[in-house]
Amino acid sequence: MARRIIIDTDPGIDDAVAILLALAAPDELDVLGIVAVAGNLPLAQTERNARRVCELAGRADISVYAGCARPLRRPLATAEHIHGETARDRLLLPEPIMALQPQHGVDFLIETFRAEAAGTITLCVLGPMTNMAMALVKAPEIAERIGELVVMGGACFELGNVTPAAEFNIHVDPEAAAIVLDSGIPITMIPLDVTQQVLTTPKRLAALHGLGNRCGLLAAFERKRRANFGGRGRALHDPCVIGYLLRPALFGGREVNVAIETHSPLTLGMTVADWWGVTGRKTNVRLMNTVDAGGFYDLITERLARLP
Ligand SMILES: [Ca+2]
Repeated sequence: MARRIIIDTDPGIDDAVAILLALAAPDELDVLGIVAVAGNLPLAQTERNARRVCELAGRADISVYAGCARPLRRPLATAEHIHGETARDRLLLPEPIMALQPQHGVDFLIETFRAEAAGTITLCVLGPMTNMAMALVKAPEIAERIGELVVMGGACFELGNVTPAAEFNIHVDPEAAAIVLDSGIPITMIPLDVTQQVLTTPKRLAALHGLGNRCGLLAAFERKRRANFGGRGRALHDPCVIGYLLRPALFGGREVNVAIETHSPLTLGMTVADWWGVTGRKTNVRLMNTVDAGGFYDLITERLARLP
């Protein structure tokens, strides 16, 4: 039976490829809905991009909801310098025809976790954790009904990508991340330590491009256009979350405590991981630190071949 998931996302380039990967695996992943959040771009663009990506994959039947339009306590800081040239601009994805769902995304999360059997739904968080934190504020009892949260976020041994200390998703809404990490929900975290190992190479891009379909082209094209930090190739961040669900054996890590810095102007949004267990703090996260990058690219290439 397919694993039932909800995708919480701010597309965004990486997000688009992650959504495609999920929609390319209907035998393994049943996408109950997609909830957009403000992050890489303002909410009006992330929810629209989510619908565009569903239509690109031929899945206009997926329900897309708009969630929170800004972080809990802070003004929104987007990454439009990276994601502003969206897939639509570059690959001329048309305005979406499928409608946005009228229900607020946070209420969709609450309603779904209340209605479905406890422990049966996985939430994939590919952006700031604002929606899940809001859901926990409105309905704390859903924490024990959530099967697992698989999160792209944080940086532990690797340094941050938005400040020297912090990764973008956590830095945008550190208070939300702190609420979610303190919730007791089983959390798997895929930080930059992992995603910065999943780097593009000319051969990997050629394989995606060579699929000859629109979804493969989108994945290859968006990967190619920016060199990564240090010119090593470009990381695939958010697709690692879906890759983990499809092939958990590609990833390795350990159970640790992760706490979020929410005060220091110097290190705001830092994911403080107690890798060696020196604090006595209770473990709350399965923190990934290794990945089989070649296996991951084989997986994504094979799956995206199934899409239009
Ligand atoms: Ca994202």
